Amino acid sequence: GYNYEKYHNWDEISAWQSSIVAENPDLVSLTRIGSSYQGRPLLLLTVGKKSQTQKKAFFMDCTFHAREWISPAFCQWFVKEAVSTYGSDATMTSLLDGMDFHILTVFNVDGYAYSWSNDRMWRKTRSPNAGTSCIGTDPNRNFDAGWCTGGASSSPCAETYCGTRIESEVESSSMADFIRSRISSIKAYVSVHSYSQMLLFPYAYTYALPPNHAELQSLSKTAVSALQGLYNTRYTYGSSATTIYIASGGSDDWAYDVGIKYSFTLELRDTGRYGFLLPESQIRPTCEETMVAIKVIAEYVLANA
Ligand code: 0X9
Ligand code: ZN
Ligand code: ZN
Repeated sequence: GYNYEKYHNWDEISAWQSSIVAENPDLVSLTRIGSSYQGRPLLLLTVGKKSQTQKKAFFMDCTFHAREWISPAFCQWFVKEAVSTYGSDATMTSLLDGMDFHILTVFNVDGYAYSWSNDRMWRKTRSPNAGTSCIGTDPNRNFDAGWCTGGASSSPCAETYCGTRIESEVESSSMADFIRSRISSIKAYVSVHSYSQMLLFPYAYTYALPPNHAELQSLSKTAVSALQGLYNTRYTYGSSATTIYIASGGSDDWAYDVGIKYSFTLELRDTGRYGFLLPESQIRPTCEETMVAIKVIAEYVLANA
């Protein structure tokens, strides 16, 4: 079977997505929400029990930033755990009965392929920029949330380049179009990054706090303490601006501002010993503890959104 404790390249992940659908047709479906700049498909797995009535939905993306390899490993782990524990784990069963999980395992598919073939530390997309040989835009500076103000660069050579305009990257506009088209059902948004062991929520583009700040703070506290219960991994949590840094154009802030009141960014292991080069031996513990946090958030959203 598929080895979830190894990192996989895009071709392997792409084949895995088809297999998991073929093996679980009653629980999983595959939608192509667009194509990357270089023409690779942007593939969304939807996991949930089919229902006659309109279900709530939970949107989770992985691999905004190419070098954050633990991120797609987690999206794959989540889908594997969902299909393999539905019907036996009471929490997962009620989650999948009540909600659809839209999982975008590799958002930045061109960057991810490039991080395997050419540059392990690549971050941005792979679209060219006029007037320079510098390639790529930071997709997490490319959304309509204080776009290209603080913590983003208008220089195409910068790692935090915001792009020529809001949603200049086709990966950004494809994801945003999908979310806009399902906005009445999507109640939660989680973007999975690494590293630094943080659970972040809006805002990053301003120090202002959103209306349900206290609720996000208390839900985050519950989620990180449940996560810590497994292997004693310590997470910090709070609004992005006060917990990590000011940054504009993030997808989490955009999702919040279009009405998804439970919007988070997870920064997975570690805190810098290995950083982006997290050893494969840590895939299992990282994914198991992250599952705990996601299930806490999803249960809360299912009950309260
Ligand atoms: O800066 C980012 O995009 C994220 N950190 S990373 O090291 N993975 O690049 C943090 C994102 C937090 N949310 C926003 N900045 N909106
Ligand atoms: Zn990132
Ligand atoms: Zn497990």
